[in-house]
Amino acid sequence: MGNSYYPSYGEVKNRMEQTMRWYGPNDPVSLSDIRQAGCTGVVTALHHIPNGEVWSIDEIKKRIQQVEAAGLKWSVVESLPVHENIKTQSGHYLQMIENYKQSLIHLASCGITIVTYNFMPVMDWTRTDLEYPMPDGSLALLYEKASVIAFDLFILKRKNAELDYTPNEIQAAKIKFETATEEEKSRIQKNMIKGLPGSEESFTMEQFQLALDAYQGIDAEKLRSHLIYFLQKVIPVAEKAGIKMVIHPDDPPFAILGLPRIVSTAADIEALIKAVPSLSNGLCFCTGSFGVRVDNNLPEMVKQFGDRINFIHLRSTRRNVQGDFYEENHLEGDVDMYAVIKELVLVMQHRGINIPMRPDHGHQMLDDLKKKTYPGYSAIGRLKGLAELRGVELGILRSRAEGNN
Ligand code: DNO
Repeated sequence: MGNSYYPSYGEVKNRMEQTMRWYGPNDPVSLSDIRQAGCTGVVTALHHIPNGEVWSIDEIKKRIQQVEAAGLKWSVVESLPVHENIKTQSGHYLQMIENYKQSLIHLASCGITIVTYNFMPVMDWTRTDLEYPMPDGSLALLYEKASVIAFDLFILKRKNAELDYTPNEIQAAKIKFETATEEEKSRIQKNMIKGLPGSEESFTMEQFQLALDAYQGIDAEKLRSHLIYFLQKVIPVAEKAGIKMVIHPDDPPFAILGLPRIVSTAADIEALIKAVPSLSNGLCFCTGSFGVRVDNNLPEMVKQFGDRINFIHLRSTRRNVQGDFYEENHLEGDVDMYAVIKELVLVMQHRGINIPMRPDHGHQMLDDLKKKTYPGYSAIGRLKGLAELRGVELGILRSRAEGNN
């Protein structure tokens, strides 16, 4: 193909739309920073509206204006939160489902058509250490199983918790707890109950216990039936309004603290699609969440669910045999990012669309080490991830255009 013209990355069709998450006007990373990183869109939510209430057209429009004034587009909602009452089917959950539908109608009337949510009980994404040092001096996020078990057994003291663990795991947790300083113990506790950025809930220990109690008698099958009920009510409204709902997988993708989790594997996704086949019932393909499990084959999952992936989170983790994992550089670790992006390119070419993608998390590094940042959401680490990811994508696109597969 030698001299023939190949468009620059920005002009290429059917590629990932570059976005970053923006937490709103208080986010230390500004819209201008996001634009300079090469993004055309942002992913944001109306975090100030209490969970369960309707997002009014006025509030949605205000946010659109802020984003557009910076030369960007509000590409994806992350998240329109699902209230705990809907997950447990208690309290005013029917009214909350009505409110949810109303928010979707409002968003669609403002031209926003991709809406992320999750169905994780009580806790959204969970890590035990937010400043895990990498050999190069940058800081990463870590999930350490022994810390979670130590919290469960010795801080929370959950009834019958020991039945969920092996003797070796209990022993490791005991050592962890006995050797931890008071400061470390309270850091673990805080990380477990306070909620990381974007989490919809934050608890005191008493509230946390009550939130867990609400799941007594709710096993995985029951929780799945609650999710399917929610989808049966909401997806027809989304479909009519032209909205793609995208469920975010469980992070980490397994049960913790005895709470069931039901969006962790390909089989979990299949069950949701089987129950509610509409294409508005879609998936946020988060490689950092699915990738923690050895039994999730990510490129295969992209192939399998290609027609439902309407939002992409790209991130890699590295796991060990103890069941811990930390967040790696975007192109290293257990996720075969090249293979995943290659499959995503095929999906986008096949569907003739650009799917919004955000580099999910990044290391705290360089100048950001001196700043107060949202864990996982500092500017420079995400900028680095985004730059690497779009380079991989351009390489794949160009190579294909030149006749290689
Ligand atoms: C963490 C995020 C999650 C995600 C929600 C979606 O970094 O990926 O908080 O936004 O689970 O509802």
